[in-house]
Amino acid sequence: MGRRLPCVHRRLVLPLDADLSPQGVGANSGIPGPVLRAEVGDVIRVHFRNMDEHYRWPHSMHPHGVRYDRANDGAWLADDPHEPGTAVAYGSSYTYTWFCSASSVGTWPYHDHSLPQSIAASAHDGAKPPAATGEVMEIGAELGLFGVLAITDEHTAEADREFVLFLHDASSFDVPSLAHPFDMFNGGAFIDNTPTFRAKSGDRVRWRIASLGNDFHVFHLHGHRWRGPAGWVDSELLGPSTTLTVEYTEDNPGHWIYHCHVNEHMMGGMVGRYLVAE
Ligand SMILES: [Cu+2]
Repeated sequence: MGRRLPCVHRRLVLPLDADLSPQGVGANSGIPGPVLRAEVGDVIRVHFRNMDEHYRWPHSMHPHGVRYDRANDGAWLADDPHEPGTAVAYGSSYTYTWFCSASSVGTWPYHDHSLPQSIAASAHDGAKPPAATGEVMEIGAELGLFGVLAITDEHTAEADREFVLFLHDASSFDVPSLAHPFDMFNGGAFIDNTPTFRAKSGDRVRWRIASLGNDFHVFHLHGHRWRGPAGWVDSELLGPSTTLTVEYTEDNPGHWIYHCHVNEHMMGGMVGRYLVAE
């Protein structure tokens, strides 16, 4: 049922044996992009190369949660269009330097924040009449150019399983090749196209969840509860660029689902499996 976005990244389901150490940078092979792990006091240096051979648009990388100056912000502004690192041309490279301070601990998104583009104006296959003519802000992120920063300190609990989950959407107005809008987890829509996460009883589980796009979502996990800001919860709200770090010790074996509890989003694809062994 699910369809893939025409994007410049390939799909990734974070492997369960992912290296959770600060040095454990994930593979640059999908949606979301590599998990960038660091500790407070670390300097993150990203050597970014634009290999968008499909659209050949400029792209950038803008982080949340870390400290940076304007030259390492990655956000393109119309009144400052030549700021380095905000519109890295196809085939070009740029190095971003970000600092992890005490207030950087947690889960954060990074994403393409370069200049607006129109897929319709860029279309070169002529297969379908364009449905969109306007330029779209952060279209690169809508197409999957985003990922998660995971920043830890000495108080961060150990985890046996860590799941990275991105909630995002793609509009058929912005992406004319889509027959209808999609609501996605990690670049996939509908059960078994979205990630199936696995754990076993006794595992210390951490979900690093982030959201981008135009919608507010409610992350709901069946059969489990965790500590929210005001007490125990089994559903929690997040909107564009906000994140959740969900932690618990697994004690409920079974075949569960996780989904967005906005019904239209679940019907649009935001549902996946969570399988817990004895
Ligand atoms: Cu939703």
